[in-house]
Amino acid sequence: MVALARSQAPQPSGAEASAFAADVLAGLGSVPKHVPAKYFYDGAGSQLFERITELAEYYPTRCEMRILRDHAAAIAKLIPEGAALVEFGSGSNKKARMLLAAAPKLAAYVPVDICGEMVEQEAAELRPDFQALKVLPVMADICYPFDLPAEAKAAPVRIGFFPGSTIGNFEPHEAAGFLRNAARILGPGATLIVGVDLIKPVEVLNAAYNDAAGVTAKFNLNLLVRINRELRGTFKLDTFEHHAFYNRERHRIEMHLASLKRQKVKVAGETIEFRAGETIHTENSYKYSVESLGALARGVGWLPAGVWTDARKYFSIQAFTLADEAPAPRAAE
Ligand code: AVJ
Repeated sequence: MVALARSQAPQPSGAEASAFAADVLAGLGSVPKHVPAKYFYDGAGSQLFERITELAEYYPTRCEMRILRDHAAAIAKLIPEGAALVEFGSGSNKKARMLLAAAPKLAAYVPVDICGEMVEQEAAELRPDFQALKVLPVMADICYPFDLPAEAKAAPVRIGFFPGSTIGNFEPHEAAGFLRNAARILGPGATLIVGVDLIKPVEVLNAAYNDAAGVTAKFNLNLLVRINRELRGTFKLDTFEHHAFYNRERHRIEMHLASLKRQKVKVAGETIEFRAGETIHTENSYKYSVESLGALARGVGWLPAGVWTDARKYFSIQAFTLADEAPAPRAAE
């Protein structure tokens, strides 16, 4: 990928840009207003997320790394010789490195991410450290079916890796859809290793999404910066405020951007009206129990194959295998 200077960067071309425009206009035109969380991750958003992972209040990344460090050998036992490891939504390669180091007989590593620049860069950083491994990055939106590289398809078996509790960004029915899609992409005999944030005391959850340094607020507001830049938006950043809270009934953190006043904003030539206090719902971060994710997975053909947690049981790594050689069942039609 070619790095563009800032002044040249504003308009991603073609399908990517129009999907963003269509999703934002549809979301801001509905009640309640919302924008899909995957659009947080432009260059600045990915950097802000990296800073979030280093915050004292934000426990998930540290917990997951700790589980991977403490149980890498046990987890790697699920990865047979010659397998291809497919990482869904790979952001940073820190977690994959731990698995790759513990599974030296892997044939290929396929990081898949919506941000092509990111995934190419991560691949370039990995190659010198894992010279026997074929690193085959794919730029794709993991919410939709995508094609694996031929070498990954040719491997005797494929192991999916979906760390970071990204699965928590999906609605439960979308999470089931993702798991079904992963089964189809990975094929017979596959294993899926998923990092999932667990239900825990509400104070711990609320603090993790309302950090004292305001990095999460900046991450949330960066969505408006991106809309302004890429979709000719006229959002005034000081008229919107970061709101994040745990919704106990639905086991999820909700993030919103609240308009501090009644106002009109233009996006891609369309006028959007806000009431004072009206919010744009920007993210859900669902929290699961081992049982609730297991039930969701079982419903689409994945059987439990292992669970690892940290000492406080804040976070889990859960493994599943496909029930049999038949394709995963489709939703009832
Ligand atoms: C990357 C989706 C796991 O939900 O905790 C962090 C994103 N949002 N702080 C999460 C996020 C606000 C994060 N995930």
